[in-house]
Amino acid sequence: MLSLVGFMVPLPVYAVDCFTENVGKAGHVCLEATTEMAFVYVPDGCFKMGSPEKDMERGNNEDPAHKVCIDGFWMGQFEVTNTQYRRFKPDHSSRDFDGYSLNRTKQPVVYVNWNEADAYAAWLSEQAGGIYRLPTEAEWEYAARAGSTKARFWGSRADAACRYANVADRTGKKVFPWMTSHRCYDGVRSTAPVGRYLPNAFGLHDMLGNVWEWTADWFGEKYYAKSPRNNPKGPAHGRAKTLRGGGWSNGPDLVRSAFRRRHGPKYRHNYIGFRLMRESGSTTPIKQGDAP
Ligand SMILES: [Ca+2]
Repeated sequence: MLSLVGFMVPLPVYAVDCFTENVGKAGHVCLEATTEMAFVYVPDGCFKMGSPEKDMERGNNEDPAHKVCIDGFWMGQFEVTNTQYRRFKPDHSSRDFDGYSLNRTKQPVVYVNWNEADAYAAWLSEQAGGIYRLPTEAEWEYAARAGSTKARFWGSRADAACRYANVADRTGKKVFPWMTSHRCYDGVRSTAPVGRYLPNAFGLHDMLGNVWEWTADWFGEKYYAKSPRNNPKGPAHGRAKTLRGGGWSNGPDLVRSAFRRRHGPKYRHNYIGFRLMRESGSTTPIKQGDAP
């Protein structure tokens, strides 16, 4: 008979950490250790995705407004910063724009294409355990609206943006006259350090403005007409990826919760960054030898 005395069977050990302990607690914030990235728990819920017909600003690809339900998940509280991205690619530069730096530590990383954003998520999942990825387009809009049914999470008025978002504003228009400006001052001409402005009702910062954020989904012009109700993942195939949120150089038309932009997965620009989400049920395995 085989004795088990002195024979250690290695069992998977999972950390009872912030992420696993606090699933379901809306608004709870946990820090990921490798990058010190903060994630906020976004609870289960349903919402109207897209723009209603009465919204005069809506674009053709924002309808039909349709009910979507999302499982709870951890959403990045801020856009990924230059410092956080450089843990992955130390020599990455976000450059400058017309003499204004985009490359400081707390500014959001820009000049990352979709493939690189996706690779960053895979790298972090490997480093940290758990599943980190780009949010789907539906997860993004659910998180951005945070219960709001208006065009922007703070309401309908575009010109109220400057307390909540870094947009094309009168500060920027003074030096960049080509801007279609909001009629307010947000104090920043290029990208702002993440978290400078007021959050939405979920506690998420910069969901509108600052930089456009890559989502996981292929862009589907007519996808809303056939989208499944629960956790839609976008078309199975496509040529371009969907971006959301508007950026520092955009006027009111584009800085709305429902606005959809697209670019090919190799496209990069000074207005494009991203944020990550962490899947709610994913666990953090402890390396052998670590204390539980
Ligand atoms: Ca601005």
